[in-house]
Amino acid sequence: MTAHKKRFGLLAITVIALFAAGLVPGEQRSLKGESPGRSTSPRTVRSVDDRLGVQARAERYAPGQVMVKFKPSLGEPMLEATSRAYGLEKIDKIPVLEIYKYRVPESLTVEDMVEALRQNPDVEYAEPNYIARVAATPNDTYFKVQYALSNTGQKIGSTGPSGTSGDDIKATSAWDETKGSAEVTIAIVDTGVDLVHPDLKAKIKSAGRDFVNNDNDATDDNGHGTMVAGIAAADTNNNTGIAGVAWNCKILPVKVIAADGDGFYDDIVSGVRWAVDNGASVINMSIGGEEAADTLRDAVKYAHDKKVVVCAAAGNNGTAVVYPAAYDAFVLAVAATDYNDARPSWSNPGPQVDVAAPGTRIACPVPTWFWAANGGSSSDEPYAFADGTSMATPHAAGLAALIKGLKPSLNADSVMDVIRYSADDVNSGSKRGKDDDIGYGRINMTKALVPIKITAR
Ligand SMILES: [Ca+2]
Ligand SMILES: [Ca+2]
Ligand SMILES: [Ca+2]
Ligand SMILES: [Ca+2]
Repeated sequence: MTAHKKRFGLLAITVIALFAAGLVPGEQRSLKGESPGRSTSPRTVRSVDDRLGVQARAERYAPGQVMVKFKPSLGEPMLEATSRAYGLEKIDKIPVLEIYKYRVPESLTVEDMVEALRQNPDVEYAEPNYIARVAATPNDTYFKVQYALSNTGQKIGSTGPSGTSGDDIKATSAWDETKGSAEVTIAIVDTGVDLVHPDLKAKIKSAGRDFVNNDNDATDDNGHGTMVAGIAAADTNNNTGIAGVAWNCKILPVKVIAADGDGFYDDIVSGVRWAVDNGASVINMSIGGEEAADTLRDAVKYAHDKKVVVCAAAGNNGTAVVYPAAYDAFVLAVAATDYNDARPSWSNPGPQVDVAAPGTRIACPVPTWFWAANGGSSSDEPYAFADGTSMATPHAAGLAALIKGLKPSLNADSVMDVIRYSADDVNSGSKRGKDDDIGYGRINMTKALVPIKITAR
C-alpha cells in the first residue's frame, strides 16, 4: 500500500466448480479472494433438460369461445333453447360441474357475448376460456440449479444442499412482465469481464475501459467480474450456461481491480465516472473498502445525480458495511441471503443495508481460462458456484436494470425505493421491518416490476 493511494480489497468470495467435463463428482474447489484452491477431480456434467421454451405473450383467452354455467333450475330443453337464442354452438361440456363450452358467432366478440350472457338471470356465470401459461422458464443448462431465481427446493448441484421452495427472488413470473431492454446497460465496475465467454459475449456492449492497465480492453484477469456480470445479465435462453436476471440488458465492463484482487480508489473513482459518461444506467460494485473517502463518495454521488443506480456489496467479513455501500444517500447496499432466505453470518450488517439477495451457492460463469489456471483443466466448463455479497449485489443490479427499461425516466432514488419497498421481510419473525441484517428484506422481482409495468403502460 502506498502512502498516497488507498487500496480497495476485492471482497473475499468462495468459488467452487459448478460442472466440468467428466462424470465423476469430485471435491469442491475453493477460492478465497485471489487465492485459488485446487481440485482433485472433475465434477459432473449435467445434460440439458428438455424443458419448456419461453412463450411469447399472446392471447389472454381462446378466441371465439365462452364458458357458461346455467342455473340448476333451468332444465335441459330450456338450456338448449337459451343457448340457441344467443347463437351459441356447443363444443363441449365438463361433466359433473355442468359447465358448457360454446363457440361464439363470428359476428360477436367474446367480450360482448360474455357481457350479454351475464345479463341473463338463468346464467350463473359466463366467462372467456382463459389461457394459463407457465411462467417464463429459460432453457439455460444450469437454470435448474439457480435457486436464487427459482427455488423449488431442488438440489443445488449434484452434491449440493436443497433449499426451501419459494425462497427466491421471483424471477420467472417477473420475466412475464419484462425481460429487459437492450437500451439499458449495466456497468460492471470490477476486475473486468471475459469478453469471449460463450454466455456473455453477445451481451457485452464494448470492450470497456481498463483503469488498471490504462487501455480499452477490460478483459478479466481475475475471474470475479465475469461472475458478477453473468449473474446480472448472462446471455439467457440460449441453451447455454446460466440465466441472468436482466435477460436483454447489456454489460459494460470497467476494470478497476487488478488480477491480484486489489484496486486503488482513484481507479475506482475514474471507473465510476467513466461508466456514467459511457451509457451505464446501472452500476454494479461488488467491491468494497473499509476506508471512507471523499473521492469515492463524490463518484457515487455523480452517478446518483445523473439518474444512474449504484448497487454495492455490503461486504463479507461480518463487520460493518464497507464503502461505497455505506454511502447511504447514493448507493443501494446489498446484503446476502441463502437458499432458505437466511442471512449467512459473513454478510455484513449495518444501518446502511437496504436489501438482501441470494449470495450463497450462486451459479455463475467464470472466464474460459479460469479452471485451467486454478487447478482444473481447460476442458472444465467455465461455470462455478460462488458465495458472497458480491454475488448478491448483481441480482439487485439486474432488477434495477429491468426497472429502468420499463421506466427510463425514474431517478436513482425512485428505483432504489421500488427495490426496497417491494422486498420481502423474510426475517419478520425475529426482526420485523427494516433491520441491519437484510434491510427491507430479500428482493422480490415480481413485486417490484408488476406495478411499474402497470404504470408504464
Ligand atoms: Ca486491459
Ligand atoms: Ca445462458
Ligand atoms: Ca443504504
Ligand atoms: Ca426484517
